[in-house]
Amino acid sequence: MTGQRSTEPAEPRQSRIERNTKETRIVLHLNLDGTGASKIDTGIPFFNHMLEAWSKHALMDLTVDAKGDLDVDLHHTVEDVGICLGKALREAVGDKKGIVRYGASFLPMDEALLHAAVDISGRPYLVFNVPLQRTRIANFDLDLLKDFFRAVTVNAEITLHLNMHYGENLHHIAEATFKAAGRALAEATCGDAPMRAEGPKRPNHRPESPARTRSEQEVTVYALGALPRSTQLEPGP
Ligand SMILES: [Mn+2]
Repeated sequence: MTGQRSTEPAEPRQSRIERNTKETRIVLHLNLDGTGASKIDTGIPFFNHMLEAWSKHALMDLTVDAKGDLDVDLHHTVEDVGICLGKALREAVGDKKGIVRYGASFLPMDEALLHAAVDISGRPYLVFNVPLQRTRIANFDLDLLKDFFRAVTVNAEITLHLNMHYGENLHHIAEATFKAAGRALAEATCGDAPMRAEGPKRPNHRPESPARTRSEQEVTVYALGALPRSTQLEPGP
């Protein structure tokens, strides 16, 4: 199957989250079917840089306007942006019909290698094996990254596994974590039918609308590829 599909829904999957508390005031907009464009202002330059990397590699448009109590510390702002991003993902994904659901990405960045695996499962679970305890970049305490990804995971209701295989440079490790998570989510939120017909690949396919049934998809897959010779029964004597 090649070329433009005519069955894409007219409306992209989008959400807008506004959250105001004593500590933070946040407005976040997410478009799952975007191009990776972002406009991020959290008041924390390093965190802006990470969210821009996530958006670009998730092929999702993201705008964040967060005003937090940075004079206390960065914790409330980072965690609350995570809550809003998780809620936005949950809302934009909707009923999960017609999406791949699973996604994974190995992401190298110079000497660092990170892996992200995601299931849009409805069951929040974070595995975070990225050893960044008690380390800082500029004024950003890297402990906060685990809090951020926990907030995303719980509020998006997804299973997310983030594993560092190796790495030394803290900036590379942190950035590769965001990029890997973004790419895994891009794959997991793709439309299921084109992925099954064409094999895993990057384009940000939207789900079919209306979603085809599983049996119809399987018919298509079989129709596209003949069974290998070895699985065909020879006529008996
Ligand atoms: Mn960087």
